[in-house]
Amino acid sequence: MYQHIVVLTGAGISAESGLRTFRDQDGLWEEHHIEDVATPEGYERDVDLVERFYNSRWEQLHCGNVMPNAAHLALARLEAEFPGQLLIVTQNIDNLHERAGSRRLLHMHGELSKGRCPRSRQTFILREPFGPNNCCTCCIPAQRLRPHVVWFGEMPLGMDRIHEALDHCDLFIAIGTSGTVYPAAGFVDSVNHHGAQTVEVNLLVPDRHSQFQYHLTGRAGEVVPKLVDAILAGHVIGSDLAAL
Ligand code: BJW
Repeated sequence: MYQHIVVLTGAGISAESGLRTFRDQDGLWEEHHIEDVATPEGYERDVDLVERFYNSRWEQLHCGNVMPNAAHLALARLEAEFPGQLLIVTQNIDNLHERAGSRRLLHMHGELSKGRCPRSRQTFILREPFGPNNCCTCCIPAQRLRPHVVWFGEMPLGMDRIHEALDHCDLFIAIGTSGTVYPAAGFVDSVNHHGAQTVEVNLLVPDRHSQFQYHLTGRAGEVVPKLVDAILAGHVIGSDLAAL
């Protein structure tokens, strides 16, 4: 039985809930230039454009049709029933893990449902879309809230807690991430160094450079519930994996 599990999730886990990934066909980066909407320089250049990008995603998340899927629910069940330590580190800014019931959760790239004061860094739950009148209540004059997200060149959140968990884990699972964005892409390397098991769940067959020891190819919504069942039944990931 494992004692410390870290799960890293990416956009692929929310794809079956109807949220677009970034780099797949029809992904968000097909319609938007990264440097325009996902850098502090892009925000400085054109605040309105960046706000439209996040407002449309915020509206989609709050319109009522987007629900946690079987993979989110399975991870919440793992947290509820696993007797050891579990931390979910998500690169996603949606709130589907918490809506599924996960509590031991860290949003390393921020949260779509929050805005942040650019001066004090205080965060505020977003009750209306971003715009010139959506301002902080901590400063005089009030500051226009910026998205509480981590753009390229900015420091991801919670890195001390993440490294602490990675250093102690005996199982690391990455679900629905392309492994192209650092520092998250480097987690598998650091975990491999201290001998933990590493498992990747992805729709695509891994390439030969993959650093994961085990691969489960398929939709997260189908694969993750089976993986969770196996962990809770006390199986050690290995040759049994093919039977999932
Ligand atoms: C399914 C599925 C299904 C589909 N079931 N699977 C050169 C070398 C190394 C590093 C760097 C470098 N130059 C710059 C850097 C650092 C840079 C970086 O990594 N750049 C790379 C492009 C090379 N990183 C940073 O800047 C980070 N900060 C940092 O490093 O700080 C330290 C520092 C600070 C200051 C100075 C110097 C150093 C910050 C990165 C911030 C990333 N932000 C974004 C936007 C967040 C807000 C938002 O959502 O809009 O985060 S970019 C975007 O990519 C988003 C995601 O979280 C992130 C990762 O994407 P993800 O989740 O992997 O999605 P996809 O679409 O790529 O993949 C989806 C996968 O799912 C695919 O594999 C599918 O097959 C799969 N899938 N459906 C299972 N149903």
